[in-house]
Amino acid sequence: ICLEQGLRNAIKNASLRLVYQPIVSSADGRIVAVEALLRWTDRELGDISPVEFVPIAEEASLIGAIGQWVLLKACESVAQWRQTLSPNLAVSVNLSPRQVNDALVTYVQQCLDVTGLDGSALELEITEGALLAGSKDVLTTLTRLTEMGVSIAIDDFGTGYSSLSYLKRFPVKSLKVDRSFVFELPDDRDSAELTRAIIVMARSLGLGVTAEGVETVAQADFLRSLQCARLQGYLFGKPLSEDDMTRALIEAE
Ligand code: G
Ligand code: G
Ligand code: MN
Ligand code: NA
Repeated sequence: ICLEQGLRNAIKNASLRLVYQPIVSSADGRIVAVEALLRWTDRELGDISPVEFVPIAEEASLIGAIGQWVLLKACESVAQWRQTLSPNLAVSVNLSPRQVNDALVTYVQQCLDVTGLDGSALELEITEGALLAGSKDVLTTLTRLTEMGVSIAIDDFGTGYSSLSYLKRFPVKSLKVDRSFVFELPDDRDSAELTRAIIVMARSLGLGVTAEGVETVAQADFLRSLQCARLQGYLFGKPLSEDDMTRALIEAE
């Protein structure tokens, strides 16, 4: 209840903010996208992780409002960066399962309209769970977003229920290999083989792959050797404030 009240206030007094983590092309190291990550610093409670407050926001039906704020803010930032620094930059936004509904399609269209952003600049990350909760509505929603040029990525891939049939049923564009696999690369045999299998499968299905949680050169080299297209993790950059991300993009030019 305490966190819930804090969260209601946070929405009102703007103590929520977004940070942005670079996602680089494994081929040349250039920043091709940024993942928007939500942060909340409460005056009394300090920093609270989204792992903690997102579930509360979901239960308290605040996730709709917060999710809308996140989408608009992320679109505004990336529109700015595309205009001034990096014309092909994309932004990746995390969605809660509850956000995947008709209203999302309308709201995403509004965000694209007001920011003048092309749909291809926006990627939406959903978890396997969101698909498996999977009514017909989810399919309709994702199909309409795809028709707008927006792409759908499966976040934390490999940690959910992994009924792989959904990859055929839903218009998924890419997979994000969960950092629990990447963490143990390249020496742990099981993680190495699982990662290899995910990347090979993605390629044969025509899906893109991003590896998350890349922290070491050895991990990056291993992933590159498997031709994993995109890499994300502290090795390439921690999540940065909007201003620091702007500076990182200027330096990367
Ligand atoms: O950035 P960090 O490691 O603290 O993120 C923790 C978790 O919170 C991740 O699973 C991430 O996907 C989730 N998360 C971060 N930002 C958002 C957001 O804007 N919306 C939702 N629904 N989840 C988010
Ligand atoms: O579930 P999701 O993939 O959205 O979670 C993203 C979270 O992963 C963010 O909270 C971010 O802070 C965290 N993260 C990003 N890069 C790394 C990394 O290299 N190592 C670790 N341990 N966490 C990372
Ligand atoms: Mn994510
Ligand atoms: Na993830």
